[in-house]
Amino acid sequence: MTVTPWLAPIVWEGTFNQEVIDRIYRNVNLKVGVTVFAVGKYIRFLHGFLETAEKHLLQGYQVHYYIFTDKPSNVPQVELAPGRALTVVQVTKYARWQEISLRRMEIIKHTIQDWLLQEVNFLYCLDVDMLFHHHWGAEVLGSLVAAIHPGYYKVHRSVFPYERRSTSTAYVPIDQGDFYYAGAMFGGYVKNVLRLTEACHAALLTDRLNAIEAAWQEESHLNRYLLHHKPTKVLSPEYLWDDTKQQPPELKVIRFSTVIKNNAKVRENA
Ligand code: UD2
Repeated sequence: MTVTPWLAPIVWEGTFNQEVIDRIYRNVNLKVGVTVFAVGKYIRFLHGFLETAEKHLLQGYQVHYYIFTDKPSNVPQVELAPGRALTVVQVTKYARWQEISLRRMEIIKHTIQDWLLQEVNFLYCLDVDMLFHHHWGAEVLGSLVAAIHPGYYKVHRSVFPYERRSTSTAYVPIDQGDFYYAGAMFGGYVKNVLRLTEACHAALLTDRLNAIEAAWQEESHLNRYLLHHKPTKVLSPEYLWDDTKQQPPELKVIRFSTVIKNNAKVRENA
């Protein structure tokens, strides 16, 4: 598929002309923010993330990394290209890995409200246990952007791991849903990312009051939100792959992929 039923493009190799896109965006002085959480043992992934991002992520554009960590002094030194910047923000390390992951919505929301609305035009929120392998450029820019989860792009929606308990605010009925989107990447205009994080944070709080945690924490809430707020651009699994899977023939290129990790070693309380 190269277009969604609501006519948003699905970005694959061969569906865009990089030269044309760069000609449009390079002249408009864009600032793109990238949020990355590296809390607890996940700090070990930050060096590879940043080093490969400097080779492949929005090359030639002004990118500002916002690194959220409980250990600011352990943030590695990585040489940044001209026009690129990095800010470290100290955050609390929660005891459960699920809590660390889902709290990102709340922290990103506050950070946007406090300063990012003034600092960047676009904001992309990415997982840290990932490496860039290939061009991940301005073709990803859009009003509201999500990526199809690499594990679920070929299966029927009835098997998507949406939250299926109707008592959760992340509930998606069995006969609904367009794609299963990955929690490891969402982005778009900073004001749209603010709306998304506000809605997901409010939903997470309601679930907490009702003593329920959605099946895949903030990823479940993201999927519920995107069911009713359709992305204007969808990234194919080229843009978010998983190293535990072999490269299938339909994937001409892998641009950004999770590193294989030992969950028991890096996650809190795993
Ligand atoms: C899936 C999703 C992830 C998130 C999670 C929710 C994909 C490919 N991955 O990944 O986005 O929705 O499920 O449960 O869609 N983190 C820390 N320290 C920790 C734990 C997490 O910094 O101790 C941060 C870090 O940026 C990490 C992210 O949270 O990349 C997600 O955690 P994960 O990678 O362990 O979650 P995972 O791989 O199950």
